[in-house]
Amino acid sequence: MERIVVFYLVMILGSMLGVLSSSSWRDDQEGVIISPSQLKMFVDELPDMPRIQAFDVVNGVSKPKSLEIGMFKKYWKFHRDLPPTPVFAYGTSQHTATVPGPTIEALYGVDTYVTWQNHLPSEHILPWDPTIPTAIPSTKKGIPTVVHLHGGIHQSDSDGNSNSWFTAGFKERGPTWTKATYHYPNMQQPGNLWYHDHAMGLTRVNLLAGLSGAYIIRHHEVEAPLGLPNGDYEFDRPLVIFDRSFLKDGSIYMNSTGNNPNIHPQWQPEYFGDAIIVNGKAWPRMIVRRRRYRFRIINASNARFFRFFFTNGLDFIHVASDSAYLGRPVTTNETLLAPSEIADVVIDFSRSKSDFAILANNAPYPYPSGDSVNKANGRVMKFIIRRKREVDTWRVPSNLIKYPSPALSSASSTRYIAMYEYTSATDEPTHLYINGKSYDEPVTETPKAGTSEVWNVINLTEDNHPLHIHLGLFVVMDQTALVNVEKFKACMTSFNDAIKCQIGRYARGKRLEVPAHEKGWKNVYKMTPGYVTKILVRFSYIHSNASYGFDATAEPGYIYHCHILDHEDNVMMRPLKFVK
Ligand SMILES: *[C@@H]1O[C@H](CO)[C@@H](O)[C@H](O)[C@H]1NC(C)=O
Ligand SMILES: *[C@@H]1O[C@H](CO)[C@@H](O)[C@H](O)[C@H]1NC(C)=O
Ligand SMILES: *[C@@H]1O[C@H](CO)[C@@H](O)[C@H](O)[C@H]1NC(C)=O
Ligand SMILES: *[C@@H]1O[C@H](CO)[C@@H](O)[C@H](O)[C@H]1NC(C)=O
Ligand SMILES: CC(=O)N[C@H]1CO[C@H](CO)[C@@H](O)[C@@H]1O
Ligand SMILES: [Cu+2]
Repeated sequence: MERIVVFYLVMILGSMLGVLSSSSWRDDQEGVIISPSQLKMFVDELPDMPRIQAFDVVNGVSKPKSLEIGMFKKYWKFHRDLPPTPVFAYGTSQHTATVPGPTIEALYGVDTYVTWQNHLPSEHILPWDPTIPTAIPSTKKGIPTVVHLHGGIHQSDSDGNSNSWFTAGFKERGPTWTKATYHYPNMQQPGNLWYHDHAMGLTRVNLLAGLSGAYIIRHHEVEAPLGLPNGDYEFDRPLVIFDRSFLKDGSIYMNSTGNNPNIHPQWQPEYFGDAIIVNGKAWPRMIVRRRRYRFRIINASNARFFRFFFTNGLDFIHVASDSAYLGRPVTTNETLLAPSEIADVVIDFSRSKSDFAILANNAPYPYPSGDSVNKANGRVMKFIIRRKREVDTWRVPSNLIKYPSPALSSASSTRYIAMYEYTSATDEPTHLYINGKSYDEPVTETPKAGTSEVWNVINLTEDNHPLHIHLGLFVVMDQTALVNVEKFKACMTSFNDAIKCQIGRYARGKRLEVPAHEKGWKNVYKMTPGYVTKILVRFSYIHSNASYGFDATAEPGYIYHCHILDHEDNVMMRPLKFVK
């Protein structure tokens, strides 16, 4: 009964949309959104994306390598019962391109060069919105793209600045485009990175279309002694997780009507899909042996938070977060992951009392005050566990890798970073800014390479915003609730100046403890609404404390932003420029 009503509603909405829309991307679509209940769960095997070795080995010695990776339009099967879906995929050829893209395997200290090639057609497969600050080619043809290696420590001309976009064949290039081949020195601590599109105003749609993939930096000398599952592709696997909705014809569904259509015809503050996709398959399954596995879980959704847990009570043993190892492993029964956060966990299937384990999710969306999960988006994937016990060659040591954090007192400056959301007369969000400034306003964050800074991030909105800082890594010190929030907000709305508004008088409410598995070095963190989150940002290598081996002050500079992609695009993003 319930299902019929939902289906009927979807039909009505779908046909309304069909009538309302005039745009070419949906003329040929039925406008009928697939109900997740029409897709049987756990029928597709979990893929392991193709691995690309980002170094050469000559006479036993590892050498730098140059790669060419393209972006292609192709069709991708997200589920056994879903027609092939038009996607944009990364790969070394159209035939081998995948969603998510191949896993790039890099080695510590060995340079990787990647020429990212745009082979995309002239029209997008998803609706986008020209009224937000957007990369638009002068000919109106071609799809602007630019690749950011998230968590990477490299010069800013290889950072995928949003204005360094380019269309197919580099025919058109954004204002800060300088070169086609990006250089990743891989001189940083070993860990998990991911690459994804970052074009101005198009990040949310280009990622939705499929442009993201995992990148791992390995350092055998320091990792092998740990004894963790490492480098053996059977037991050490990335899980790239995102949510999508589909139309009956298989195409990705994204609402083409904005929440304030008179202001922004298409933009919506948060994209949520009802199907949970792991490594390119909706609710897949994986047959595992009764022993330890390591999963590097990357949350690549636009706006959905995941709070993972196992229905049979299996634990997560966290060994790293974002892009760095933790000092010690931390065992939890659930794991909250914001968009773009990474959990690097060992799961010991020998401890399972049952023959299967369902990885589930119970995070409300939007997080934390939105809707509860339903049967569909509350399930992620299924592990089918073989009965036979095995001798396990992997272990989890009691000490991992400790990267010392600098003393708070060594910070060379203190900044206040306020997050604002603006709404229309109908109380619908129209855009979001950091410090009340759009991206184009002159740079205000100008650190020196080699220093540390304290950033107090003030969330003046209803949502939890995952803040991501390019180049720097940070440690979350504490989160303190604001008291008399409305008074403080009123002051900030008028003056946009935390010191003038006497933040010290308001930031003295409840303190939230930072969970143990998030006490390590991070490059994204969840900024709790109504709280001031204090982070200590380090602008140098954390494993050696050495300064960068490149000129961090070079153009076009870096950025920092909210990693809810729909926010980042409109425009919760600011420049970050290093000075001498
Ligand atoms: C698309 O967004 C518009 C504006 O927020 C909304 O009225 C409509 O219900 C949405 N369509 C669907 C199918 O969710
Ligand atoms: C994934 O990241 C998005 C965007 O930062 C966030 O909204 C979402 O909650 C995250 N999901 C999980 C499962 O962590
Ligand atoms: C995890 O443990 C906490 C604290 O014991 C408990 O409140 C929570 O419900 C548990 N979560 C799950 C998914 O079992
Ligand atoms: C790292 O270097 C900075 C400046 O060179 C110094 O102030 C700091 O004490 C060093 N930190 C560690 C943990 O060695
Ligand atoms: C959910 C929540 O607590 N939101 C708060 C975020 O911060 C602003 C201003 O500080 C408050 O007005 C919200 O209530
Ligand atoms: Cu945000």
